[in-house]
Amino acid sequence: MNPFPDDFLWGAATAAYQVEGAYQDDGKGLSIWDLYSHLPGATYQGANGDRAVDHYHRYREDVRLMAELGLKAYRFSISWPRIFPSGAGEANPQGIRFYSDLIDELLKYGIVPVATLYHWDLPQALQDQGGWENRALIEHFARYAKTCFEQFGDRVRHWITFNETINFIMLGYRDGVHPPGVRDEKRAVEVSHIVNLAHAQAVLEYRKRVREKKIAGGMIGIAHVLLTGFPISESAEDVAACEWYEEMDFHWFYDPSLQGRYPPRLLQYYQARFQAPTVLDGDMALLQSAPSDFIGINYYQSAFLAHNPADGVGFAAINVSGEQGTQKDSGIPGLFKRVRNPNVAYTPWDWSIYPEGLYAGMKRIRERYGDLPILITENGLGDKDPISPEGEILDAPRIAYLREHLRACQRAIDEGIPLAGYFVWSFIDLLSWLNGYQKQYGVVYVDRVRDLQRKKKQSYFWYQQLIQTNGAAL
Ligand code: BGP
Repeated sequence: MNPFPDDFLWGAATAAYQVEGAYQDDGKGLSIWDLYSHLPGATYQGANGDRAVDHYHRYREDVRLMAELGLKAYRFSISWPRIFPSGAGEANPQGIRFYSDLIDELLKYGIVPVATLYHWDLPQALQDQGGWENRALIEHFARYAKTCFEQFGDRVRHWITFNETINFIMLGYRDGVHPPGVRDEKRAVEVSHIVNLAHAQAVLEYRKRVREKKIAGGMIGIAHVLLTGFPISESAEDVAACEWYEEMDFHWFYDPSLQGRYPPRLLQYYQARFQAPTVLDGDMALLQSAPSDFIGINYYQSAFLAHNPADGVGFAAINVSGEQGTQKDSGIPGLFKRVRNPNVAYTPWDWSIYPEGLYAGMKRIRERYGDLPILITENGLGDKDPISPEGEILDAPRIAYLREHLRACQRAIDEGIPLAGYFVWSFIDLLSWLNGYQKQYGVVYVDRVRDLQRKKKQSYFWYQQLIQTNGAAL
């Protein structure tokens, strides 16, 4: 039996900074990534998104390839500094026009546009005012969101406020490897609360406009990382370590946007350790007033957890920008550490390949948050794809990866999990934030030697066939 519903959203995803390029064109302001990626040693061989894959100028060709692929939906992100070059002030009509044209082009082929408001490219002008540590950002974000709803909400019915709050917050403020390069866990905890408030405020702005019939109704939610945790052994210590991990990396980020609260044990832990986050009167009421319409999940891998003694390894051991993976043990001393599972395969970047974790993660999400629709907003394999002498891009490992993960989806749907769509990361080869262009994810290849020519990979044809049969060919 083929359980994929008839209206299943077979999709693919990208994000503005990773594909657009044109970083100074048509009035765009600079983002924190435009500056950070130019700092010596910040990214693999200094790779940046100045030109990326030039999607800004080639979006028509790219959308044609999406249409031929048979995509039902395309997830992209809007670059905030294209819309508000200095974060505030007047909106930039040329930035608005680009996204408006992109949306029209998608609709021309019947492809559902799924828009993410924040995929990490904060206007540098707002970073200069304190970035996400400044509560004024809540209002700035709400204004930007409102502008997008008013400009595009007649045509976009699927909205994602933030992409992966855990990553830009923890990598940016705790581990110091994303902008703004801060290493201070207390500040990371403070930022997480402010970002949650910004998310809630944007949701309210959306609902208000729908209520006032200024825009057509749709769905608004958030895309979180799902990095399902499993204890490496059945020992009580490893099981307890896994519970702490789930609290810190999963519940801390999901609960506020889905339940309007923080997990009590971890809140207590942060309050005792840092007297953070600073929760003001009205904050929790705001979080509670803005439930999401769906849960977006980005799943790549699972984590295997072990007990970590109080003088054990810390999170700073993470190394994400190597030629290939060099992920060492990392963790929170006294609580947990992530370890390698010898029984599981890993990608060249040391990411575990574990489709079971996608299935188990969706089940845990349903247990905790109920029957909200789920969209898998990202799933894919980062690899170095060989090229045959005839010029064919050989990405059979990607096909195997996608197939196994889609089988996990099939199983979940079979068991009644309301999975409404699946987005391959990524539609096209693009910039991997810290790993440059050598870590490929696309079902479409980009020839970086021959002027960014596009070429279909084996996985493109495989996915095309799968969509055509609504998943029956899996
Ligand atoms: C997610 C991001 C994406 C994408 C992906 C792959 O965390 O939302 O933007 O980059 O991970 O990660 P990486 O490029 O580091 O391999």
